[in-house]
Parts: sequence; structure tokens; C-alpha cells
Amino acid sequence: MTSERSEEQGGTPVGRRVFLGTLGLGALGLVAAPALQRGLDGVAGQDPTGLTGLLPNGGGFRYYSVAASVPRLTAADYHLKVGGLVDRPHTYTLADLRALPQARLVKDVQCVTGWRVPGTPFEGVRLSDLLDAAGVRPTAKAVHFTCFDGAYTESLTLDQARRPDVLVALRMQDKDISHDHGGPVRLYVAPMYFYKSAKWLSGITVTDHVQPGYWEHLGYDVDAWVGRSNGRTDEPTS
Ligand SMILES: Nc1nc2c(c(=O)[nH]1)N[C@H]1C(S)=C(S)[C@@H](COP(=O)(O)O)O[C@H]1N2
Ligand SMILES: [Mo]
Repeated sequence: MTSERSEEQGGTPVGRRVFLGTLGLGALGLVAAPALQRGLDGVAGQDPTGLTGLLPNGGGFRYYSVAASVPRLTAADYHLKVGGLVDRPHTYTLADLRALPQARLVKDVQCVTGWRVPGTPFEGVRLSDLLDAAGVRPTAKAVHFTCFDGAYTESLTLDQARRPDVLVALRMQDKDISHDHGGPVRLYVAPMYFYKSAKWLSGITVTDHVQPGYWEHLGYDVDAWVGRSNGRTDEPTS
């Protein structure tokens, strides 16, 4: 884990502008990654995205943040706002979320760049429970996620968001989610590449269309099913 931290330390000076320029080289994915990597090495030699994370890393997590710094929020100052096309918008505290029924999933975490952490426990509130509590309006089609890093966004279709394996996660690896892993609350979209699992979750907005998230603007699939989208073509082994 210690060496992974270095990705955070030096990673953020590489701006989106660099990426947008480099993306002209072709579709984003493993094929384009070496070109992207060369471009990045030329600028800062660091990668805020995971795009250079192509080497196996011994089964550990890597730290990613597209934001240079992220405020540390605790139970006292964390809030999750649920709104948009709903009848009952609501803002949850961490205590509110902890008081709701918790679901537990133990699945593999798979980053689009190739690293994987098998059998990782996540616990939290099913997103479908929060959507039901909010009363999704008939015109709604999708859900948009925002983060208190002020930068990252994600989206799911309403059908995807209602899956039982999509959590507003409070715990990971049987511990409260640490700041680095997106705590106190992150999204966990088990069947999709880990970029869908927005860290530092602060907003859930029900919308009438899918608004592509941060990486999706840069070429990644919105429907990020592991093994069935543009990250990889091979299915993980469990
Ligand atoms: N807010 C936010 N969420 C994010 C990211 C990010 O940069 N910012 N990176 C995504 C990517 S690409 C991955 S692989 C995982 C990394 O999670 P970890 O830092 O807990 O390993 O978070 C995802 N969620
Ligand atoms: Mo990732």
C-alpha cells in the first residue's frame, strides 16, 4: 500500500487538458494506454487516473483521486443529499445512513486498468432503498452522483441503480471506509469497473437521462460491466 500512495502524491498535476489532448490518439482503453502513458510520462511521470496502472500490483488497492486535495469529512460534518426527480428529497447524515438496513456483498474489485482485489467485503445501504424512500418520479431514467472532492461524477441508469448489488457503502474490508478509499461514504457498484464506485459521495440526483461521468467524458463506457465494456475483454476468474 505504501508505494501506491506515491500515485497520490505526484499524480494530480496532470490536468484534464493533457488527457483531452492525448485522447485524440484513439479510443481510450488498453490499446491506447501505452500512448497515453508516454504522454503522461512526458508531462509529470505520474498518473492520477489509473491509466498507467497496467502492471499487476500484488492484489492491493491503488489510490486514485482526480482532485488535488479532498476535505476530510467525519460523522459530524458529512451529508448525503438525495434529490432531483423525486417526491421526497432528503439529506442524510452519516448516523441516518448507519441506522438504515445494511447489506453486505463480498465480490471482486476490478479496476479498468487491470488490477483486481478478490473477495472484498463492502457494507452499506442499498441504493434502491434510498431511491424508494425518495419516491422516484415516473419520468426518471437515470441517477447522477456527485462527490465532495468537487470534481468526480458518475451515473447509472435507473435499472442499474436499482440492482441489489449497488450500495451506498459505509464499510469496506470490515472497517469504516477510510478517507483514502472515499470515506465516510462511497458508492459501490459491484458488477462494474471500479471507476463507477464514486468515492466521497455527497449527492444522488435522479435525472431524466444519463449524464456521463468524469471518465466517461474521456472515453470509458457508461455501461461499465466488468468483462463486457471497453476496459477489458476477459472475464475475471471468480
Ligand atoms: N471521487 C472519486 N471517486 C473515484 C475515483 C476518483 O478519482 N475520484 N477513481 C475511481 C477509480 S478509477 C478507481 S479504480 C477507484 C479507486 O478506489 P480506491 O482509491 O479506493 O482504490 O475509485 C473510483 N472512484
Ligand atoms: Mo480505476
